[in-house]
Amino acid sequence: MIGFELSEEQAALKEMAREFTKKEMIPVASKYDEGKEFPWDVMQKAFDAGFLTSSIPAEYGGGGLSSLDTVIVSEELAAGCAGLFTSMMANSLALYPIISFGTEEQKKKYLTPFTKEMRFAAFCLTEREAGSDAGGVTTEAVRDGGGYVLTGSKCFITNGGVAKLLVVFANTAKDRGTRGMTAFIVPTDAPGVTLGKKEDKMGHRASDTTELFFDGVRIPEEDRLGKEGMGFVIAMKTLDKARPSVGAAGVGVARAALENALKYAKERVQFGKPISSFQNTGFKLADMATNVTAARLLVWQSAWMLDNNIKPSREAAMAKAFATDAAMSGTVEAVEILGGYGYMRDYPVEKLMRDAKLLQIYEGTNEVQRLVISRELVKNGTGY
Ligand code: COS
Repeated sequence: MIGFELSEEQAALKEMAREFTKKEMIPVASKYDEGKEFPWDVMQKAFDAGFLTSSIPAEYGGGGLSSLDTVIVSEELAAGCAGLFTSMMANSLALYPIISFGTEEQKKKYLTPFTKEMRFAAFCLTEREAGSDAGGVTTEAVRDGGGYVLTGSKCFITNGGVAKLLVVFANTAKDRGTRGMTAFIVPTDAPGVTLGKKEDKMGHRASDTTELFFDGVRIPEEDRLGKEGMGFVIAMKTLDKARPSVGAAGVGVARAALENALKYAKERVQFGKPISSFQNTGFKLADMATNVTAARLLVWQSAWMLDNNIKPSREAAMAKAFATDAAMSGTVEAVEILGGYGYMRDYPVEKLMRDAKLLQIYEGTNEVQRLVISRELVKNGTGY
C-alpha cells in the first residue's frame, strides 16, 4: 500500500528545518543575495544544526539521513533561500562518492573531520568544454610512480573557493571514452591546486561558484576512489542520488512563490475586490499549487526508490526536471501576480525567479534529464 504520512521523526525534522529557515535564513537572505561575502555565520549555524553533515553515515559521526529525510529537509531550506541551500547541500553531492565508493580507510580519514568542525567539500566534474557531455573531461591524471599527477581545470564548482576537500573526475585513459575516467580525492591545500575567478551569478548569489586549476598535483594511489575507469559511473550514480534533492529545492522555491503570490492576491484590491477573486489570478494560483503537489510526489518517489535500492535514474531525472520547471514557471507567475511590485527588489519574488533559473541548469540541465528519461524509456519501456 501507499502512504503519504510523514513519520514522527520526519515531521520533527521538517519542523526543525522550517524553524531554522525562518530564524536563520530568511532574515539574511537578501543581504547574502548581494553576493559580496560567503555566509560563514549561517553555515556555522547550519553545521551546528547538522545540515552540513546530514548525508554522512552515523558511524562516521554524521546525521545518516535517508534520501526521503534529505528531500524533506531540502524543500524547507530552499524555500528559505536557494543560494544558502546550495552552499549547505553541496557537501552531500561532493561526499556521496566517498560515502558510496570509498574504502573504510578513506571514509574514516575523509568523512570524520567534516563532523568535527565546519568544513566544505566540492564535486569537480564540469569543465569549460565538458558540461552536459560529462564524459568529455580533459583534466588528466597520469600515473607516476606510486600515484598520479593531475593537470587541468574545472569550472562552475560550487563551494570551490571555500572547500578543504575536492572530489575530482579526471581522464586516466584518453582512448577509452567514459570508461577512461577516474575519481580522486584531492585536498585543496595540495601543492598545484589554485583558485580561479569567483563567478558573479544571476541567482544563488549566497553560494560560492569558482574555477579551479590543477598544475601537476601529486595524488597518492590511496586517494583514488574506486578502480581506474570507474569515474564516470561514480559521477552518474552520485548525480542519481543528488537529483531528488535538487527537485526538492525546486518544490521549495515553487512553494515560496505560491505562498507569496497567494498572500498578495488576497490583500491586493483592484476594481473593488481582492485580485484572488478574479479567475485569471485564481487559475494561476491553482496551477502553481498543482505543480507543487505533483513535483513533491515525484521527488518523494525518487527518494523512496533510492532508499529501497531501486535504480532511480529515470524518476530522479523526472523529479529534477519537473520540479525545477515548476519552480521556474511558478516564480514567473508570482512576479506577474505581484505586477510592478513583483519586479522590485523590496519583494522576495524576483529573487525566487532568479534562483529558479539555476535549478533548471545545475546538476544536469533539464535537457539532460529529458535525455536520461527518453533513453531509459527506449531501453526498458515504460514499465507501467
Ligand atoms: N548509473 C550507472 N551507470 C550509468 C549511469 C547511471 N545513472 N548513466 C550512465 N551509466 C553508464 C552507462 O551504462 C555506460 O556504461 P557502459 O560503458 O558499460 O556501456 C556508461 O556509463 C556511459 O553512459 P552513456 O553512454 O549514457 O554516456 P553519455 O556520454 O552518452 O552521457 C549523459 C550520458 C548525457 C546522461 C551524461 O553525460 C550526463 O549526465 N551529463 C550531465 C552531467 C551533469 O549532470 N553535470 C552537472 C554538473 S555536476 S553538478
